[in-house]
Amino acid sequence: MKINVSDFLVVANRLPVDRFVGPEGEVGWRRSPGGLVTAIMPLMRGRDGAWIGWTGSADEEVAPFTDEGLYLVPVPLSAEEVELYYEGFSNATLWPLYHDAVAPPEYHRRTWDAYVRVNRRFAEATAEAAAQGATVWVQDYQLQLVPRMLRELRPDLKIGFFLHIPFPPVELFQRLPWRREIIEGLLGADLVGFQLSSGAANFVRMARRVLDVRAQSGRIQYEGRTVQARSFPISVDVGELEDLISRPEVQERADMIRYELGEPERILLGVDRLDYTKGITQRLEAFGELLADGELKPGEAVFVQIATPSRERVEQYQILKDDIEQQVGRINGEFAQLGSPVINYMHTSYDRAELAALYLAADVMVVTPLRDGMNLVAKEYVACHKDLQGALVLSEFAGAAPELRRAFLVNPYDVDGLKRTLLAAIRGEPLDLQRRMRAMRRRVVDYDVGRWAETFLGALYDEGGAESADEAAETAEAAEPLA
Ligand code: GDG
Repeated sequence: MKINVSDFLVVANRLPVDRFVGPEGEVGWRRSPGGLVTAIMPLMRGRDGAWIGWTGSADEEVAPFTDEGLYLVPVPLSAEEVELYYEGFSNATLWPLYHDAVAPPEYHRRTWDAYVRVNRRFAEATAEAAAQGATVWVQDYQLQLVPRMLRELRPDLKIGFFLHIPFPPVELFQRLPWRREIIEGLLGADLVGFQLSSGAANFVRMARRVLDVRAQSGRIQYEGRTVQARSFPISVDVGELEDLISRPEVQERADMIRYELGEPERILLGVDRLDYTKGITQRLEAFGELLADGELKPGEAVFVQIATPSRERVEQYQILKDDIEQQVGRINGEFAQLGSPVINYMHTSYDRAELAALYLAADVMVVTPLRDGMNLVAKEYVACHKDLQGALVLSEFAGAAPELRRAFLVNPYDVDGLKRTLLAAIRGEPLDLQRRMRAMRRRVVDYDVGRWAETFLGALYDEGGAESADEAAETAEAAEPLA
């Protein structure tokens, strides 16, 4: 098959499109909404851009195709590879291990072998599609071996890698039987980007430990090359969200949501993929206790929890789904009145306009992950509150916390602290809330996803560079004592 060659390539587990079947049974592709696509699209325009990734369906071969000016190169996965590489090594080993082992990671040689095999396939597809001297940007934990494999095949390429999830401390990472291979895989890149400087520091420490490399100020000397390890906190598409919230139908929908919920004094909102890292049970427990203590009266506050279906074939996710359903049932059983649940739980996904209307309607956004690379939901909520209304309750363990220090920061493991913080946000003084929102908006509006992508690619080209805004924010943060 003849493949076009491109000089700017993004490599990610998934292609940025979903398949749909039209009324006549014809098959087409629809751009899947996501910050990454929006951030990268402007950079692809004017270049021969290509995106390498899996279509999302097992056991199918789809020839490369062009969609809205973007050249898409599908990488096929068999049903067994989906089970071993994706559900297995990526989501039952790496995902929990990198998130502080909040669920026990599994270590299986069979899933590792599939991970290696699939990473090689991605590297080969990329090597074939890349023009001489092209720039390749590899995304996330599913593809950590690609940089090295690709460099071996194509030493002429400029290779960047960005990890969307945390890079764990040495004490956790060193449990991984294949720790050396992962570090060597990442060191195949010219630039390895992390959400936070702590992730970059953990990576450098681990590289020193397993490979005995020399490193200074995030610059690692490896096999005669310099590999940079730096932080680039990802952000959201502020323009898209501001456009959505300015639409009359979205504003009307926000009013309608309040009405449908029975005009409570306060609407609390959670929006997450259904994932054990997101701290959903912790926040619902705190909310339930506030009702049980009589600190909140039913009708005073209503909780809306959207949990988007995710990784439904991985056992931990099935267990979590059952736990949350039981918890919601128990709390509603105790405190709901006919037709007025205290928790509205939706296990489904919504379009962006409905999501924006929910953000607008919510008085308190509750984001309580036990560990999170960044958490875009927190930034999206802030981006939608041009009106300076609303309060954000945010876990200290979200990557967004160092940038959004004027949120109501909380340790989600501390139930009493969580209860106090929820109450403080619910009862916040309007002036104080506005001041907080203004400060948070300044950061989010200023450093949106477009700037994130530009900053990363800038660093990929002109090695070195100044301390990033995130590094500066974190240094300031480190100087502040914990409450
Ligand atoms: C990983 C890292 C890091 C949610 N429900 C719906 C919906 N969403 C959208 C949100 C947001 C995105 O999904 C979720 O992003 P998060 O950052 O909150 O979380 P992860 O999915 O775990 O993402 C994370 C991120 O990568 C980026 O680097 O921040 O730490 O874990 O944009 O709005 N979108 C629509 N309907 C829904 O029902 N359309």
